[in-house]
Amino acid sequence: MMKTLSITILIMFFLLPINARAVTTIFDSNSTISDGNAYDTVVVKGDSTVVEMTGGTVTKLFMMDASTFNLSGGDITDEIYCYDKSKLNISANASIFHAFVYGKSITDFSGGSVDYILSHECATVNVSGGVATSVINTQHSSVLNITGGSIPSVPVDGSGTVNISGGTIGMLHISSTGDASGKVNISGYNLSAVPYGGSYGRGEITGYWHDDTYFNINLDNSLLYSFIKLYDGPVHTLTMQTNPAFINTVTPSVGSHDYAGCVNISAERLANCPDVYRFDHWEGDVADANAANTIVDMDANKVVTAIFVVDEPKCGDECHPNFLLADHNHDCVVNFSDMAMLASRWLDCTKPECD
Ligand SMILES: [Ca+2]
Repeated sequence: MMKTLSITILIMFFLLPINARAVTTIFDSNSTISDGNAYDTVVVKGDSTVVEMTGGTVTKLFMMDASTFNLSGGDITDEIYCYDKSKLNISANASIFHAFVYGKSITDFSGGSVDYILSHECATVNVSGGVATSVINTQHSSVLNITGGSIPSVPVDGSGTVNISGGTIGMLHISSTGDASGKVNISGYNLSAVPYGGSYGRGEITGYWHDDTYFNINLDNSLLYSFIKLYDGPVHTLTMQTNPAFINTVTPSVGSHDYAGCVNISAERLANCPDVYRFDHWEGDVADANAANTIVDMDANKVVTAIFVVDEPKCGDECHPNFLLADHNHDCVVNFSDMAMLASRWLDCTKPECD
């Protein structure tokens, strides 16, 4: 009886279609997939696991933890799922079909081809090259940074953010109007967003990227115009400094940053006990030299210095807290005044028994 059952199961196994016998391979340490390798489902896990794929084929790929998958050749023929803080790098001659990216995963697409990428949650997708044949979709709080490559359609949905400063983009549209609060930031020069009107909300954005490439992006959906912000103008360098130099409570941080258009800058107090440094003024070309929060117009390279001074020490500041136990009048010292307060309220009572 048992022998008959075994033979029956064996026959059934071989009668199953090929794709119903998928085998899962788990990589939890550094590995390579190259020409001649063929895997069904691959799972990559572990915070320090790096898998290099230079050739061969994988049907499905699952990325977990903070693992890294460097895809520079070969084909992933079905779907990729990126979770957690995983990192997927697609470059060179690699070809993938569909990628679904979730969590805080990062996908860098710099070469090769992909049909579509759908990003959710807080995932980041960076596109600097390669060809997408369908869409790269940004949903929820995910971020899409496009500096190159070719994408026929970029839908932005929910509270997703799309930053574009290069590349060839066919169509930009709001894919869902229900909770649309997405942002589209476009940085270039001679920019214009022109609605054509009509019920479909068609229009276009034209201009030049900072490498002087002309571009034209078609727009679809009249809601889109309120989500687009154009950063128009050449890129210049803003150098942030502080005096004293050890303070770095400025935004943007101390150092050099490239910007087009206007930039918000700010300076915060710093407690370095026993001293507290407060913002005094800005030196450099800023809109309001005496305001801790102000604007720099980046029409040229600028150097801006935040000047801080030591604030007069006083009871209650960051270095002199006034919540000592028994310091009833909060004057930073426990003495007879506190005892007098205690005596004057002697036997005051708020207990229920005292009602
Ligand atoms: Ca006191």
